[in-house]
Amino acid sequence: MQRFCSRNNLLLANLGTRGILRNVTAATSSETYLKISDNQKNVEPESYVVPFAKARIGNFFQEKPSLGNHYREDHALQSYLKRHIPSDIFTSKVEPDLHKFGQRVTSEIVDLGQQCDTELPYVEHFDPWGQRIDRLVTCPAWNKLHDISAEEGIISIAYNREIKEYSRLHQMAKVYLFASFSGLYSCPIAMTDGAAKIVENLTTEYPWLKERAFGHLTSRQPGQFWTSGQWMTERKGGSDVANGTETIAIPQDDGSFRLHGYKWFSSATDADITFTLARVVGKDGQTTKGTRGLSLFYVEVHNVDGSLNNIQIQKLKNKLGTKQVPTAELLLDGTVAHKVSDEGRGVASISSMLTLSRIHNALASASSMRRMVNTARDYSTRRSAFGNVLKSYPLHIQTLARLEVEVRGALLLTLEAARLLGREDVGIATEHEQMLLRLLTPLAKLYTAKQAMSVVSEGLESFGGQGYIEDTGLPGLLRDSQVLPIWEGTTNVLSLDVLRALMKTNGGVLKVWHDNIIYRIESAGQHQELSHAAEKVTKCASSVVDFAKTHSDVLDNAARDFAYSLSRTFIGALLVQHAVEAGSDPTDIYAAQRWCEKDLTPVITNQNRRHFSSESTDLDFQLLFKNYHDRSRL
Ligand code: UCC
Repeated sequence: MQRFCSRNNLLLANLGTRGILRNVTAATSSETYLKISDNQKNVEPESYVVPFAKARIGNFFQEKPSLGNHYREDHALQSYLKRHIPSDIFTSKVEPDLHKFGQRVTSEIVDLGQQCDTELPYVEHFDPWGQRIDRLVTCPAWNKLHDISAEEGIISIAYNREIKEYSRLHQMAKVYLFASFSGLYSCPIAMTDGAAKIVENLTTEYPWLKERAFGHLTSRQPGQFWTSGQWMTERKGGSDVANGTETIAIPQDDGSFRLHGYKWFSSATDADITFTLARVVGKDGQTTKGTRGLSLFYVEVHNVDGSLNNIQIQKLKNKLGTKQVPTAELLLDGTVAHKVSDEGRGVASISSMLTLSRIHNALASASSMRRMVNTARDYSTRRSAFGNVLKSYPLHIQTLARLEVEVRGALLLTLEAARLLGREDVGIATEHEQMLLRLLTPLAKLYTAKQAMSVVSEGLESFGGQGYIEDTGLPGLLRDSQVLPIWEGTTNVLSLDVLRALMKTNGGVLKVWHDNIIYRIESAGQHQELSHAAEKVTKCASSVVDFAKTHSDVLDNAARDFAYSLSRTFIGALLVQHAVEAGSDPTDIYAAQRWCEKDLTPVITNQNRRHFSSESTDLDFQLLFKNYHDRSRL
C-alpha cells in the first residue's frame, strides 16, 4: 500500500478493493487500467495502474512546440528574395548565409533571447564607498547577442555593400529572422543602423565623424562593434519633439558643446554612442523655440576611463514589456557633445535615423508575427483535443491561415521598403522610388505594428491556457509587441507623417503610389484567378486618390483611415504581383485573394458614413466626455 500515499489515493485504493471502483470507472471512463473483474478482487491494489497515483501528476505531458530552420520554413521570405535578387548572387551569397542563420536563430539565439527575458538589466548607482557610478549591468546573454550581431554582420552587410543594392535586402532579411528571437537586441540594432546611415550621410560635412564612428558601427569584430542610442524623447515631448525638447547645448571654446537636459526615454542605454537633439544657446544666452531651434548632436556615452560622460542614469523604466532593454531616464549634466547638423536642422537631420528605425520596427512586427504563426502551426501538429490533433480541425486551420495572410502581407510591404532603401543606399533610386520609400516607411511602421498586436494576440489564443503561461515564452511576445505601435511614432503621429510627405511633395507621393500599384498589377489582369483581386485593387487605388483630391479639408481627421487605406491597397497590389511573378504558387494566389476580400479602403467606407464631418467630430466628443467632470478647472 505504500504507493498510495495521498489521502485521495488511499481512498481510491480502498474503494477499488471493495469492488466499488468498478462502478465509478464504468461511469467515467473505459480505460483498461481501471478494469477490475470479480476474479481480480484479491489482487493487491499497487499492481493496478491507477491514474494520478504512481507519478501523482499523471502520465500525460504535452509535447512542446518547436521550430525548425526559420529561413527554410518561410515560403514568403524565400520567394520574395528569389524574385528580387539575381539568382547567381542569391545562390552564392544570400541563401547560404540565411540558411545558416535561420538554423542559428532557432537553435542558439532563441535561448539567449529567453535568458534576457529573465535576467533583466539593472543599475548600480553607487560604489561601496558612496561614489555615484551608475553602472548599468546587462546579462551575459545580452552581451553575447551584441557579439553575435557583430559576427553575423547584422549592420555591416548593409554598409559593406558587397552585393551592391541587394546588400540591404540581405541585411533586412537577417534582421527579420533575428528580431523576435533576439531578446530585443533588435532595438539597439535598429538605432545602430540609423546611426550608421546618419554618419554615412554626413561624410562630406563632418569627415571626422565617419573616421571616428563608422568603422565601429559597421564592424564584424565583437570587440570593435559599437551600438548607438537615439535620445529624442523628453518629459514634454515624445511625439511633439519640436516643442518638447528642453535640452540646451552650450558652446565651448574648442568647438564642442556641453548638453544640459533630461532625456525621458533612452532605449538601450548601454550604447557606446548616441544621436540626440538640443537647442544651441546663442551669444545672447537665448535659444530658439520650435523645430528651428533644434540641432543634432553626436555624443560618446562613456569617457575613456569607462565612466559616464557627465550623464546620470536616474532610473530604469518599469515597462509593460521590452524589459530586456535597459530604457532609462537620463540627466545630461554637462555632457560633451558635437554638433553634426546646421543649426535648426536637427529634426530633418535625424530623419534618416527615423527612417531606418521605423523600417526595423516593421521588420520586428513581421518577425514576431512569423514566430507566433510558425509556433502555432507546429503546435497544431502536436496538440490533440476532442480526439484529434488540432491541425485536423478546419476551424483551427482557418484561424491560423488568416494570420498567415497577415504575416505575408506585412512581410512584403516591409521588404519592399527595404528593397527601395537598398537602391537609395547606392544612389540608384529614381526620384519616384525615393518618394515611394518616403511614403512606405511610415505606412509600413504604422500598419504592421497594429497587425502584430492582433496576430500575436490571436496566435497566443491558439495555445489555450498554455499561451497565458509565462515560462512557455509566449506571453512575452505579446507584451513586447505592444511597444511596436508606440515607439518610433504612434499610429496617429505616423498617419500625420504620411500627410507631411503628401504636403511636402504637393501630392507627388500619392501619384507615385497610385502609378506604382497600377504597374504592379498590370500582368495580373490576364490571370484568371487573380483578375478579380487586381480589379478591386485598381478601383481602390483610384478611389483613395480621388478622396485625397476632393476631401483635402478633412484629411487631418481622416489621417488614420487614409493611412490604413494606402497600406491595405498597396499590400493588395504586392500580394497580387507576387502571386503572378513568383510562379503562381497556389498559396500565393490564395493569400492575394484573401487579402483583397478585406475592406481595402476604410477611408472611403467611413467617409460614406460621414465619420469625418464636423457633426461627427462633435458627436465623438460628446460620446467620449458624457458625464465627465472636468477636474482640471477645479
Ligand atoms: O527614440 C525612441 C526610442 C528608440 C527605440 C528604437 C527602437 C526601434 C525599433 C526597433 C525594433 C525592435 S522613440 C522616439 C521616437 N520619436 C519619434 O518617432 C518622434 C515622433 N514624432 C514625429 O515623428 C514628429 O512628426 C516630428 C518630430 C518629426 C515632428 O517634428 P516637426 O519639427 O514638427 O516636423 P516638421 O517641421 O514638419 O519637419 C522638420 C523637417 C522638415 O524638413 P524641411 O525643413 O526640409 O521641410 C520635414 O520634412 O524634418 C523633415 N521630416 C522628415 N523628413 C520630418 N519628418 C520626416 C521624416 N519622417 N522623413 C523625412
